Amino acid sequence: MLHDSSLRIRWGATFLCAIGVQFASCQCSSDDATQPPPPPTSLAAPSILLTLTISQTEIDVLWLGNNLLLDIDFGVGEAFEVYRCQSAAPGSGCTPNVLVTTAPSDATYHDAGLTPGTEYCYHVVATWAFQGTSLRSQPSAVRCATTDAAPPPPPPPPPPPTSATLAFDTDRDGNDEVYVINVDGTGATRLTNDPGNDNEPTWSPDGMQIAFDSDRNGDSEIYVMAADGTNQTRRTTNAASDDRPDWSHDGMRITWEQTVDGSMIMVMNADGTNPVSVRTNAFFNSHPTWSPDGMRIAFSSDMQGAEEIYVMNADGTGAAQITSNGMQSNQPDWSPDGTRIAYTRFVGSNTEIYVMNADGTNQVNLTNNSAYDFDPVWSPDGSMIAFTSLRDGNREIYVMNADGSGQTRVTNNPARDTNPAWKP
Ligand SMILES: [Ca+2]
Ligand SMILES: [Ca+2]
Ligand SMILES: [Ca+2]
Ligand SMILES: [Ca+2]
Repeated sequence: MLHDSSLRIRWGATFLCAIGVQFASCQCSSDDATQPPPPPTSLAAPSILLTLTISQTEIDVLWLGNNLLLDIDFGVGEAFEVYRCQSAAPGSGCTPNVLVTTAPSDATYHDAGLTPGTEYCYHVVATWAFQGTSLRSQPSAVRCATTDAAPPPPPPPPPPPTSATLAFDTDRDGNDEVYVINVDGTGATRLTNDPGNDNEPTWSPDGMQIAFDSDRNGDSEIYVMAADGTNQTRRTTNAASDDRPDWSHDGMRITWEQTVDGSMIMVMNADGTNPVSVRTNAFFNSHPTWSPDGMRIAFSSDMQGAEEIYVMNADGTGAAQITSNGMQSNQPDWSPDGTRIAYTRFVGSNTEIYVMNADGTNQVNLTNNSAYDFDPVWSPDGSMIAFTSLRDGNREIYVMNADGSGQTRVTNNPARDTNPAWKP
């Protein structure tokens, strides 16, 4: 409130003299020409100036007291009570009946924690109390404001397309076999049937063939079969363990991991000719995945201690480390548009699916639970990611939207279901 300080000091000193307080600079006397004013008998209602919508949950209320002379004459001004009500609907108004704050002076009351899209109305009552005199004003005029509406909830994620097909491996028949299944969980069909372990399928880009690894002949080798499981043909012949094939997007080549002491990254023609080691050292180089243009291969390696993701040219030159998480980061899978890489990362006590830009920036966590989540693979259109999770007590295949929403179980079987691969 505005003050006339000279008046206030004068009246204040006079009043204190009147109740017996002596001042060094003045003498109180009964014949002092200046007398205190009589206490007021009524109080003017304050003016409510503005109710202002601040956000979905906040309204500011501004008011002004109308009793300036109280402050001037008595050194104490009025206080204020702010009342609120909630309208049934915006524009319908209401009578404020809930005291939401008391304030010692003209002020702005910041009302928070409100419901979005709701009208609230306010009035303010002035009060004054001094030396046994208590007064209340009539309420101010009522002012209303409506909080901003909440944004509409995001639409629910679309259900996975029922026509999409995943290959995966499972030991539901006693040893690992390659199966296909529709993403809605129907149509599980076994493609391999042998006593060895048949694992880690990858599709040819035309969807006509599946490459996989199998130890049916002793050590693990790369095989190729037709998409219906017929014509199973061995593509590697060596004493090392040959695993985790990934078919190039032009259909011409297959990269895989070959383990003797360390693990090498290998590339061969899809017919098995011309196998070449493109990454050879004593470390564990694993999970090669083609960039869509076939120019580069991402893989994981423990050459710096913990497994991290690396990208190199398809001939093995120019390897660059793109993650530095300090804990196991592996199983990269390159998105169909080439811009992103999904991978598995150890976090705390289990693993989660992450995606990042192909240069390692902008890492985003997609799964977040206490179970192991791993084996991420992009759908052909890049809109979804299939993966394996232990969240239901055993390994099951799941799919989710590429932003992590809509996580949906595909398999439902007490066996170990892993290594999904999306049919092109
Ligand atoms: Ca088998
Ligand atoms: Ca072999
Ligand atoms: Ca997890
Ligand atoms: Ca299972």
